[in-house]
Amino acid sequence: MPTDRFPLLQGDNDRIALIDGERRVTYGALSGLADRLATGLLDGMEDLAEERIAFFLPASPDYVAVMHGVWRAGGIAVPLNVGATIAELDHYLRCARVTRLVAQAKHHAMLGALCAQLGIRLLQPDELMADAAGVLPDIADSRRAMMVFTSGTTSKPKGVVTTHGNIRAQITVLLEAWGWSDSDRIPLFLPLHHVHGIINVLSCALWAGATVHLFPRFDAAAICNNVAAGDYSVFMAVPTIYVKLLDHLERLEGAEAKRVCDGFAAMRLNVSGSAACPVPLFEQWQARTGQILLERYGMTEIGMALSNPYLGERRAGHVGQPLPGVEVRLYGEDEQPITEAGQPGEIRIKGPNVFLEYWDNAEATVKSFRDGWFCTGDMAVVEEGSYRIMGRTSIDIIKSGGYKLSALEIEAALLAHPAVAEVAVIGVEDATWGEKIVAFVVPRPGRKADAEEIIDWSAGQLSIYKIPRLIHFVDSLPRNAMGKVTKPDLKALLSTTSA
Ligand code: MLC
Ligand code: AMP
Repeated sequence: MPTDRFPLLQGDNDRIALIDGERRVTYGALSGLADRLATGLLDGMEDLAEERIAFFLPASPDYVAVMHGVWRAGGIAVPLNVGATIAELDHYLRCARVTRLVAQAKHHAMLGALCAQLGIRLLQPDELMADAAGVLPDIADSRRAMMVFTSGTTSKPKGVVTTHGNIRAQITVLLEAWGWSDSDRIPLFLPLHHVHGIINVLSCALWAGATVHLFPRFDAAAICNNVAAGDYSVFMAVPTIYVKLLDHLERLEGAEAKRVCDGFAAMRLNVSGSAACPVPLFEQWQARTGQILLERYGMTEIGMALSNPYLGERRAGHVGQPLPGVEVRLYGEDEQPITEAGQPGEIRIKGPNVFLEYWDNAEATVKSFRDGWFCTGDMAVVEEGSYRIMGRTSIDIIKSGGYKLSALEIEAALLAHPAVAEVAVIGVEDATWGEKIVAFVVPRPGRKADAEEIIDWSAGQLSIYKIPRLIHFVDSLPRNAMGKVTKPDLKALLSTTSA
């Protein structure tokens, strides 16, 4: 029997919800922490009325208690990237108009000056924990619940706002489609500022009453040890992680590698998503572990939309069919729905899973919908009843390690370097990362430009996964008659120079 009036945490009181190192947290304890945190956040108020509460917390019981505490108190939860630079955090906190930021004591020194400058109260989870749970508000499904920052075709990341109803729809569709139950055990090593980690792993597991094993980051050796011990029933990751796991298996001694492969083979489900899973990777994973990866397609704005079947044929290189309740259509360049099989078009989505708005950006929200359909910017084709993703409509969007990146954001950061006069950034195919970031730089006259120095410098501006891996110095950038950089020419240039 569920013990909680909040369906988001549905395990029996004494079941283990979270494993964090040596610590085990039951559903009863977790729900109690969330209630006390909500009470502390309210501090006598009836309802947070969609106040934006940001949190800069690693995967931990504190993260979950704060997230659920904010939801229960009627706030908007703004989970932040714990690897973000101060410049990135400045944008997130300003854009969301955050009023309180929750972080562990060890991060207060790093965050203090920024919070003081922005007039934000910096707090620790413990400080917010009331001694006992108080009365909490009733929250309608239509209320805003979460804001996740996502990169797009604009320079700065936008805040994607989902309601309680959106989150409920995104979770429940997966519980049914992928057969979640309270006997599931899943490792969580994905970042907790994106929907793959937040919705597909953490929230689905907690709604199902399952157990989540928290890792501070992806660590192939530690995760494989537990896999070999038979600790997990479900595994979810981005393609880069499956590549890294195969590399790790290659380095293990035979008997140990077999134990890990047997551990994967014994699971009921291995899922890949957030970026295209190349067919050779799908085949290598099956050959090594016996697991047929279930590939699915999703996006911050919509949760998951397309999925190969849990029961039934999972086709390599394909993302399957629309999930129940999610309407999917392909649209041609003439803005008409594609009716003929085999014709490519842009994926557009309708359904209760689709987000409410980009925060404080009505213009971008309006632009991203046509006739009520959300335009994903991804191209696909239907082949024998299964969708295949063909790429994106914008060359300025890069997927690297499962992260969606904006070339424009990286260019804007690099332009601040004193030796950079002009810059263009592209994603280049890469076997491990999906795409690798490459920057073409026109140096400022009279300034000494050094690739390594620019890369090191950008680490102070951008999260590790947004840093260019390669810098090419050029005399000028190829441009069309309108003066716009022709990025396909840069890709071509790279393939001729590296051939
Ligand atoms: C890091 N490195 C990179 C890189 N990121 N190199 C090239 N390209 C990148 N993108 C380098 C670092 O500089 C470092 O180099 C080394 O790799 C290790 O860095 P790390 O940060 O420790 O890497 P690692 O932990 O192994 O990270 C890899 C990863 C991570 C795959 C675990 O990228 C990750 O968690 N990705 C998941 C992102 C995600 O959840 N996306 C979902 C978005 S939601 P050196 O030289 O110092 O060793 C979404 C919707 C949906 O997409 O459908 O799900
Ligand atoms: P994000 O904005 O980080 O949520 O990333 C969403 C994007 O990831 C989508 O718009 C797609 O471009 C990409 N994506 C997600 N899943 C897949 C997949 N299975 N195959 C190809 N691309 C994917």
